[in-house]
Amino acid sequence: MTKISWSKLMFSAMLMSVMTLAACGNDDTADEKSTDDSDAVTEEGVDEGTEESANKSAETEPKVTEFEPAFPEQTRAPAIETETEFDTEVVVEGLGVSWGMAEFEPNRLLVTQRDAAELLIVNLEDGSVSDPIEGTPEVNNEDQGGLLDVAVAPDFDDSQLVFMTFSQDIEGGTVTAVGKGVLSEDEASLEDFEVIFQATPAYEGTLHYGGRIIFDEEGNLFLTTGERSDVESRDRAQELDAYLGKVIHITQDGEPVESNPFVEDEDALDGIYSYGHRNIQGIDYNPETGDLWIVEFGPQAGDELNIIEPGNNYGWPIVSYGLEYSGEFVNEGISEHEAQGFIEPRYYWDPTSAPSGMAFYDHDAIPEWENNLFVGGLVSSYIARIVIEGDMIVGEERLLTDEGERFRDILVTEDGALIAITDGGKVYKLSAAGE
Ligand SMILES: [Ca+2]
Repeated sequence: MTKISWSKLMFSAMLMSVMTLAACGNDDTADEKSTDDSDAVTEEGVDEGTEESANKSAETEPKVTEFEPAFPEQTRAPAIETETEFDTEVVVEGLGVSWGMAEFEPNRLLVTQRDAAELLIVNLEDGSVSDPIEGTPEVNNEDQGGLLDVAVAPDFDDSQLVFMTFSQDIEGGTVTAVGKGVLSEDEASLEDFEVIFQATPAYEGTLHYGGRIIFDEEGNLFLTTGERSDVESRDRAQELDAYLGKVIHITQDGEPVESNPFVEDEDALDGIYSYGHRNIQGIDYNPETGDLWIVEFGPQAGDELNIIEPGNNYGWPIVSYGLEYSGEFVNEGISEHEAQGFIEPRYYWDPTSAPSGMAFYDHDAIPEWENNLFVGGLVSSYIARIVIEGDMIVGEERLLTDEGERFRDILVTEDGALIAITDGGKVYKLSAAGE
């Protein structure tokens, strides 16, 4: 064998091994993925903190804080993957920032347009969109303001009552307001619209309105608010003489519910149900426990999933698992809630998810999803599927990550379809394959 042919052979051998290595790399990736499918992550795996175990978390980006969770299941849950085949369909596109929705008849949704302050009817079966419904309120639509959430009264079939939240200009600044009106028979207008509640005090700002509403079993409303974002307003989340940074519990006439926790406290506002919140953008009942769950924005990281109990204090802005946008600590930089006398979040995101509207999947159309929680992500541009056992988060999956959409609200239809609306003006429908 000549020298030349030797080197040729060596080159071929090297090329072969490089190719083999590349192929192995691909296989490793595939293996990692299949490992990710497994629900079973040993405690050892979580505690190790190696790169390998980090890959088993749904969150693949590094943490932005050095805070440690109060319990292992509180953040970065193991990655899971839906095994059931489901269809993803864009039913409508070309809308504006679509903030809230309600299914008022099977497969027919009321959908709010935040910036244009419009209320539309979207038909999920044919993708048609109505003209804007007349009679919606005047809003302040700067920044995060506008027409926000919509809900229909539990007796809507008889009353045609529609409830909406919006940011309103009043003396002294803006507030989160709740109003109601009657949908006309021809569905063209809201009649006798009136404001029933304003989350005072007004504040000169256009951020952190909260704004989600949901009915309880008695037909009363829970309203979520925000603390209006600024350092000078955020302490109001801790103060019981302000409706900022609260869960509020009111009747359909906007009066405090009599059983509210601070009704007997003369220094506290009677409508307050819970406090110490930053900016609550999602609310729903856990169908397994009947508990009320919310998601709220953290600053940089520290977005929280909380179970709401009357009278509880959730700690903002005294404690947080997040940092200021500048990277500095929030107040003293304390993350532990319970040790400071506050309620620990059941789960938090680090880095930021910016969790928006959410819904529990209280249906069996996709049995694998039954009682899972779905949360729309804004900054994160995914829908988080959260698997819960008792009050513990045991798995997280990220859906529609390739769509590049900011998912603003989630709803489960009576048929068991999962609907998501986006800032990019799309309506997504996820349903069991072939249906
Ligand atoms: Ca908190």
